[in-house]
Amino acid sequence: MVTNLTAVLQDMDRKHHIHPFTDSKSLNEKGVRIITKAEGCHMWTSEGERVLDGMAGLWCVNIGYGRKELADVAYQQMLELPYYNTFFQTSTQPATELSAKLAEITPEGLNHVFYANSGSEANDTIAKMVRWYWNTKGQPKKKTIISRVNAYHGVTMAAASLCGLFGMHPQFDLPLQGFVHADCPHWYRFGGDMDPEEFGLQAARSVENMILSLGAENVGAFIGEPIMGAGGVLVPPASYWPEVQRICRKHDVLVIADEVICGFGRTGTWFGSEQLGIDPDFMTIAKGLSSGYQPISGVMIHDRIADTLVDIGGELQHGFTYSGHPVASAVALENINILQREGIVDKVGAETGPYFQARLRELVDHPLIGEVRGIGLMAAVEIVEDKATRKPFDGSKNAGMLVREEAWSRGLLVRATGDSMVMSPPLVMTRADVDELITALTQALDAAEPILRG
Ligand code: PXG
Repeated sequence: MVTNLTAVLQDMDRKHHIHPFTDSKSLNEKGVRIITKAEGCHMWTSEGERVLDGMAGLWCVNIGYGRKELADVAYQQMLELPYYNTFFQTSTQPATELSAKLAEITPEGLNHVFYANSGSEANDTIAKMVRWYWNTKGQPKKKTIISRVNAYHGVTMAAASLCGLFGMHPQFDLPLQGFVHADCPHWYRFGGDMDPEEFGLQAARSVENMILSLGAENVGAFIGEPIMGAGGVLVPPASYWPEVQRICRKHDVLVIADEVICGFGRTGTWFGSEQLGIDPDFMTIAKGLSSGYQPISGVMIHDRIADTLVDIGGELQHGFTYSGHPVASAVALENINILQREGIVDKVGAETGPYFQARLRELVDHPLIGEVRGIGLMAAVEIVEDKATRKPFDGSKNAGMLVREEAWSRGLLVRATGDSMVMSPPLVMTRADVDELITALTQALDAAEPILRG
């Protein structure tokens, strides 16, 4: 039953609201779901449904919903100084303190931060900084950035060009010139009969082949998510990243780690780079930086780059009105303090992450599941028609969407990327929450199976 409030809001939304990554016409026929409140790992709709948020919003609410400390910090900062910029020889206490905190918690050498408001803006900033760096170095041809098939880096012109989800390009005549895509290191889909580690090396070599065919003198940087998120939680073989890192150093190609999803504890360490063997020159941070309580992102810059840019780069002709916004910075700082104080990252690494991954791996025996993959509290289970051949269901069956809806009707929100069910719950998830998720997901798969095979 749709209540009056829901119907009124749905009608308003239909008339006035254009949604991201949404077919407005079909949404308008169905009507939006209105989320009204959330606490911990659960949220409620305007129809009173209680749903376990298996996605932490959009991979971002790391400390969970309803943390009063963040509301208090935002309120106090708004009273004291709701806004000031960081442009003209000014800063604010929260922006400066957050910068020092970020230098402390990010990997060795990443000691400088530039602030933006979203992951897309941060990646756009890096695309410009790569150009700035090589121009400063007197190598103006060294500009092409290599990304990867299935990568997600955002939606602004440069960030969307970096994306290797190619459906995002035709509407906007993208990618821009100077953005290319190497192979995706997902063994299950692309590795065939190969040994996974050998496949990892082969995928890394596709980066080197691209550098060689373009000419290293024309390649400025390589960008990658430590573990691809929106592309379907694609975990590369252990051999992949160290080899990519070696290849990039050999050819003097900068390494950009996009930690927008992997950062701030998602993988069970503070940053994915630490676990996967990445030594980035630039690191993109957003989402878990503030647990989504405020929009804020940043570009972490390694000393070896910052030295050049700061000493000889001259005035940076780039910046956002809200770069280092004091309220967002204060909230991010308190968010990091909570992650530290409560040992949340360690708990994901040692306890809830391994438990979640172990319980999910029980689904390997489910007749619909071809692969279970993930690290820490990010994971995916991939639905296939035939486990032996890894053959997917015909696209017209919309297997992923079907399971997503079956899960929702059992009080669980998970995302479908194609036919992979993707999960990224709040990091404060308990074992009981994990069990609730597994039960609902298993029931959803059981309910979907006869429909898919019918
Ligand atoms: N890099 C990565 C790795 C991301 O996952 C961005 C950059 C861009 O961040 P902003 O803040 O500009 O959105 C992201 C964002 C999905 C989905 O459907 C994923 C993201 C955003 C929207 C939807 O999985 N990731």
